[in-house]
Amino acid sequence: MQKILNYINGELVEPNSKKWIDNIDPATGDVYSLIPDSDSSDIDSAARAAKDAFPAWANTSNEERYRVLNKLVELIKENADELALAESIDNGKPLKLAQKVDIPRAWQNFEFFATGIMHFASESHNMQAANTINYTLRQPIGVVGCISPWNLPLYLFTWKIAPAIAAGNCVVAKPSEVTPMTAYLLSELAIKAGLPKGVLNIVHGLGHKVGDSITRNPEIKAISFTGGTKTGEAIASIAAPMFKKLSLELGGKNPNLVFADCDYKKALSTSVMSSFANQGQICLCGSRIYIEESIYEKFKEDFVAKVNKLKVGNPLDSDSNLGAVVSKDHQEKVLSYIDLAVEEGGTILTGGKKLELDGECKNGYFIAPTVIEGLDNNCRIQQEEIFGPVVTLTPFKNEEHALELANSSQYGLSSTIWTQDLNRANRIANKIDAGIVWVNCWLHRDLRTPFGGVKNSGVGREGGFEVFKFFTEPKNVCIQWS
Ligand code: TXE
Repeated sequence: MQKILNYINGELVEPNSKKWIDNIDPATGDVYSLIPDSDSSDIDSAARAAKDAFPAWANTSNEERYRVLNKLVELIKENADELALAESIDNGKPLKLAQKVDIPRAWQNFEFFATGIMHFASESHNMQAANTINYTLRQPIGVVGCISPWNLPLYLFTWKIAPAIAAGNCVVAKPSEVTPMTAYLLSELAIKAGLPKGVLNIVHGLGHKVGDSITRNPEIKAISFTGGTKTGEAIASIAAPMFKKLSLELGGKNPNLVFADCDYKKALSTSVMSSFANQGQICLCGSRIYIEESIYEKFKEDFVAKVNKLKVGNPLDSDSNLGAVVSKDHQEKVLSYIDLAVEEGGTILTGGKKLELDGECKNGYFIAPTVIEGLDNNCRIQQEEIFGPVVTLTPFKNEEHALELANSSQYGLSSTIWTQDLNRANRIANKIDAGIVWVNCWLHRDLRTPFGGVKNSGVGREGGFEVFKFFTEPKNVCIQWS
């Protein structure tokens, strides 16, 4: 049975506890590898290694950091097939999705931030009359913590560690214990790339033990976290009194507004994707679909017809549109929400149940893509993040009504607007509670743009120079000359 190892101080090592956690393939329900059951002592070793490595790494030139990180780009590309297969088996997502999205985005993250650090500069402010010049230094923080979730494992793991390292920090990172495999494979590539020991440390294990230890460790001065809002709250409650910098990318319950004047064909097909990609396990999925009442019945009929054509199957089969959800616990959580939807008065238009496949996937965790209508906008199904293949359809009367429905949420991560009226698109984009607004598209990502949400979707922004500002400390130096 393969044992995943921690990566501490440049070495692949077992957890101090010598204890292991079963790693399950969600498409088969089988245990297929073992995960280190690490604890605070492993985090202490990782934080010490990072602290020891920091002075030298902080003093490397941006060009040197570019070169080392770019080697990782090449190694991820060379090993893309192995990484995609590992991601699909670990997460349950279709292999073709891992090949097309997850792994390319992993090397793009390294490429983007390796080149970005060559252009990241800081400002100066000239006090002409006083013969004084101010310049701003942007210095790396030191040892930083990166904690990532299970939905886009390597994609979101590298989205954090690449800018942190490029900016000159040393990292103690924790991938989700639900999907640790590709982070482990990345540590092997980091060794091959010649990343100096201690610059990146990856410690596997349970969130309330290893993640919590990262948050509490006094050597770790900033935490970049992506995951559930509740967990974000727990991290903030510990880190805030320690005055650690915090970047929290949390849950979402994103509205998808479909106006009658939309490009109907594109709105329909993209809405199927934004509803069920990655089994609906993307924080950017548009799980609340609001449709202008004049086209509601037609859209509902066409949407359900398209959803019924989606194939839920073995993630390794090229014709599977949806694979397994990530774990048995998560399958039960999503199914419980579907039961609740019926209790709250919803009508299930399609799906609404777990699927039992035959063959090797007979014990896998599959759920039929589910579409529900007839729910009050304030009910739990419309308010809580389900994070599975479940969407709701709700009609709206007009623009004001659409905005009111969209904004009646504790979340504010992303939103999608389908209309050909650019005045309306800009009016709504201006007023909607969201950090990201897509108009006539979904999930188009320019890595230079600020990424993150408002309200309970988190604090801070990732992406572009925003994340370099997070992973550096600005220092103003003011010099007067005679
Ligand atoms: O997140 P968790 P999970 C949402 C979605 C999902 C929910 C839970 O609603 O159902 O979060 O998903 C570590 N201190 N999103 O289980 O539990 C944990 O080990 C420190 C939205 O992935 O928050 C893992 O590495 N760390 C999100 C990471 O935190 C802790 C994407 C995330 O785990 C910890 C994924 C603790 N006390 C889920 N407890 C998005 N916005 O993209 C756990 N962890």
